[in-house]
Amino acid sequence: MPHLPRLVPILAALVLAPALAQAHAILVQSSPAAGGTTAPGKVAMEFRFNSRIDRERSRLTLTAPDHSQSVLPIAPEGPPDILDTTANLTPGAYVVRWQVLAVDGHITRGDVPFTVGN
Ligand SMILES: [Cu+2]
Repeated sequence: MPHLPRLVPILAALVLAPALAQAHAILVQSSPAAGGTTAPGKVAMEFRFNSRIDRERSRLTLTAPDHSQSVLPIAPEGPPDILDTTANLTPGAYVVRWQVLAVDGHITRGDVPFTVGN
């Protein structure tokens, strides 16, 4: 590995940056993706944010094709910037509303609409 001494400060900056960030949590990736389609059955869902979040004070609410709403159980363990859940889904149009508390104390929310295909 060439120029290792020069890499060290860069790596240190990358490691320290999240601790210094004072950003609200923004959804950066999800599965299913917003506007995406997934297969029916037991669907594993994952929501990744740009910062650490307080999963105990965060919430995922599923709106089903019949417009009924349910709170999805968030997996208690996992990376600090990811919410994981699963649900048994039949074909139709769904929306997951995420509401998360970031480490800076601010709550943000948003919607991820997706379709379960046949
Ligand atoms: Cu904030």
